[in-house]
Amino acid sequence: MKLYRTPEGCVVEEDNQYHPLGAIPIDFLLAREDLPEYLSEVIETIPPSDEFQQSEILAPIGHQEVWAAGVTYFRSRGARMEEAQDAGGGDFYDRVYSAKRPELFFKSTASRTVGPSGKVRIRADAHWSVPEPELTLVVSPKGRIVGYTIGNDMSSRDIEGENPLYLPQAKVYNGSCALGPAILVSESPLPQSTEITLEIDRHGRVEFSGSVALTELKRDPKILVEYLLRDNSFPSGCFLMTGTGIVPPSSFTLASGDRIRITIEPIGTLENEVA
Ligand code: DO4
Ligand code: MG
Repeated sequence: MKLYRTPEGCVVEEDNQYHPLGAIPIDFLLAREDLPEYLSEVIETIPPSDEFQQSEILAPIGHQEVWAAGVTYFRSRGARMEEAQDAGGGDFYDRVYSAKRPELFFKSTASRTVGPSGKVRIRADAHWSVPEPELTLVVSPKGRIVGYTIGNDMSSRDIEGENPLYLPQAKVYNGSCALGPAILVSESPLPQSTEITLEIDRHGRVEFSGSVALTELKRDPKILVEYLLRDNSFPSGCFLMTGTGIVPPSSFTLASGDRIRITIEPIGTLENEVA
């Protein structure tokens, strides 16, 4: 079952049938502990249509905060150490990769987050920018994983590499986050064989592509959530990005007009142009 947000309201897709939820706001849905069960019951009462009739797909977010985990894949550990060479080699990235406590950081608010039809941004004062394609957990107020979506943790590698204390500036700025196209509403963990793929098109040609399987994710999503909710409350639920395992080569930086395509079956494809 997938949950979309559109200007006309939320829509649930199940078995290629679309059930418009009318006036039920996304904040009401994401604040529920029983989201999968609730939606299954509600759609029984709403006549379906076999066409998606809405005008646009928006990011599936209301007032939730977006958080992110870092250095959860070996590839990310290496990339961080490489970019921090001038700042002393970044052995703290190696340490956090193997530490018990994960790296968790505040990533975005809804106003800085775009959906499938929005444009992501590179910072005007950055010269080395990349997308980070990440499986993103949808977490209830009490810490239940009630769904999954696709996230793009847009990052300024030069700012992050210059000094670890600049991480918030490298990560949090206007248009620095994309979510969507839908929330796969499910409590069951995604199979370990699930692939995340990234394609970046420039002038109609694929400039970079890569993929990674969830087997490479070092941390258990449930443990990431457990740390996030330690002494931290999320009355409307929250999103938690689980880190990137795909890093383009160091010679690569995003440019305006690039198209970023991130696919995680069975969630779908999140595509955004760079403003
Ligand atoms: O440690 C900095 C952030 C790393 C990150 O965003 C990632 O590994 O995905
Ligand atoms: Mg990231």
